[in-house]
Amino acid sequence: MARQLARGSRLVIATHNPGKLAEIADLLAPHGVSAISAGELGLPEPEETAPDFTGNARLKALAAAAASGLPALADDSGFCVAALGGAPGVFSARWAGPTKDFAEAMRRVHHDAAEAGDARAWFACALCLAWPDAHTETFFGRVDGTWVWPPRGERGFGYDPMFLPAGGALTYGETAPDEKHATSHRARAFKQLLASCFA
Ligand code: ITT
Repeated sequence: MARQLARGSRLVIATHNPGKLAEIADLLAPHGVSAISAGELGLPEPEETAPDFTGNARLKALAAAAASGLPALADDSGFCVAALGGAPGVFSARWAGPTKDFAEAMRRVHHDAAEAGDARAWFACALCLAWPDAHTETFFGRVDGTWVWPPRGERGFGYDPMFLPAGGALTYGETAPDEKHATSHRARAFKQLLASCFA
């Protein structure tokens, strides 16, 4: 059985990405934990050296739990394009460069994938909950769809404006937050986390 997070616990949200932080805080809000961000605690950003989402989520959660002495939740996620062999994938943040220019990262996806005739794309999210004694629990969620060009909508963050979930008419950039929180890759991983670790 997975280790439980006690009700009323303080939990560090081990991300420096404000878009993710807002989504994770919304997802946690009904569940009786008090969330503090890595930014508020001044925690450093560990280098993401693992080859996959789960490995990077683990290293970020373990680093934050060790530095804070509190349980910590990390998210490693990305936008994956079939025609690019799953890229940008774990490099999704890095494709936006040091200025975090996602308009440029989206242009690069379009430029590199446009000729392929295969618009399949997906978002993936690994969540890791780590404790200061280095125990971890990890979860994974994915949502499939297609990439579209040009990007549409101002909502969300990152690659949201170029992702159309399967069966939907609106990109994630056009989707209301409550709707994204019900169905996204992050929401899917989060549901498993809740079912396993929240009493
Ligand atoms: P932390 O490591 O501090 O959490 P980060 O932005 O570096 O922040 P990642 O390494 O996990 O996080 O990079 C994930 C990138 O994938 C993120 O910067 C977004 O561009 C993209 N991404 C992940 N989830 C997304 C979502 O729900 N909508 C749009 N883009 C998303």
